[in-house]
Amino acid sequence: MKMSFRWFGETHDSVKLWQIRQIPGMVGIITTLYDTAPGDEWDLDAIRAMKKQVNDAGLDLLGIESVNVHDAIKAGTPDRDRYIQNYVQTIRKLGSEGIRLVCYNFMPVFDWTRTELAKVRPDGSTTMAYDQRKIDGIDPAEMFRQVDSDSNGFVLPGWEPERMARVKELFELYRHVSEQQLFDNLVYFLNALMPVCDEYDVNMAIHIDDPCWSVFGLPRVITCREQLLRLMDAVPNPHNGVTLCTGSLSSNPQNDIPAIIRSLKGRIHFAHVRNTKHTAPGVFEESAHYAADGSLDMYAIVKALVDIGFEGPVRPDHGRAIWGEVSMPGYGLYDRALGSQYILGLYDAIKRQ
Ligand code: DNO
Repeated sequence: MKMSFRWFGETHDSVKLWQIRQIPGMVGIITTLYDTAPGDEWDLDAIRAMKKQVNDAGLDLLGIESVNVHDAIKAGTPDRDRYIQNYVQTIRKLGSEGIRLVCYNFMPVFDWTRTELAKVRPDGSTTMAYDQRKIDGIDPAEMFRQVDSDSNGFVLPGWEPERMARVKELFELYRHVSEQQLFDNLVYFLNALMPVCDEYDVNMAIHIDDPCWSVFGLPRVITCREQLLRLMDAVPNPHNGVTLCTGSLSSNPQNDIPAIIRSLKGRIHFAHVRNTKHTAPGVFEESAHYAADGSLDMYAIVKALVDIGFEGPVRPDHGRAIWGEVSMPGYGLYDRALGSQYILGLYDAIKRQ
């Protein structure tokens, strides 16, 4: 596995590339062009500049997280083909620059959802948390106001103000989109991308819905093993693959993550490895990566990735805020650096066995 770190770019991130470079075993960066909007065709010079910046810091640009998918594509509106063509052109440019991994999600309106961004833990660290009971009693606009006011002045990916300003309109767009239609729209989108992915050997890696059930009544389809395998079968090209996010999958404790990993042999192109601690059904917080701090069997997860021969990029995911660091919630340097060392420790030990 290739250890990597998500980075939000010079102007959006509190963490610097030189700091990431000093984390032992860190070889790659996962980033995106943060000033593009979903649906835009990316600019080749901007892609080259982004790659050069990462390479100049002694790191490889291992993948894009995310090339966001326009809502017209997700909702399947008549103008979707225009946005799909832009996406095809973006993949072509990324592929021509040797960037072979694209992470994306197919969640309507919202990306990941949390009800608290700075829950204080007994050790004084803070972390992001989710409580379904709070979601049930709040409207989405209020949810956005809370996220916005708790985000330390950073813009959280998926919660951009321009997007949230259109929240009512977006809900309207999905009013008649069933889960079956959302799934069919995803298949339509992937079928249109596969030729360019084949040509440039670019892997599409869909991110698990987080949490992996419907929120605010919106359809969600990337939730469990059955749905993942259904998607793999619907578009049986190996370039149609998965971002195996353990934290997102773990939102539903029914998801047997090591078993899901084993069932996706050859189709996992990217792994987000993190731990969560569950206190009641639908109530969890993001613990340290260390297994005993949360509810996940981190050894079994890394072992399953090794057993299926996964060699792609892996990254630590949402970290706690520790040692006084102020960063984008979930994306500070310290706790994710610790997480990467724990994952590498498990990996090394498993490989030697
Ligand atoms: C959360 C991330 C997600 C992820 C997107 C992929 O921190 O894991 O925002 O990047 O869902 O498109």
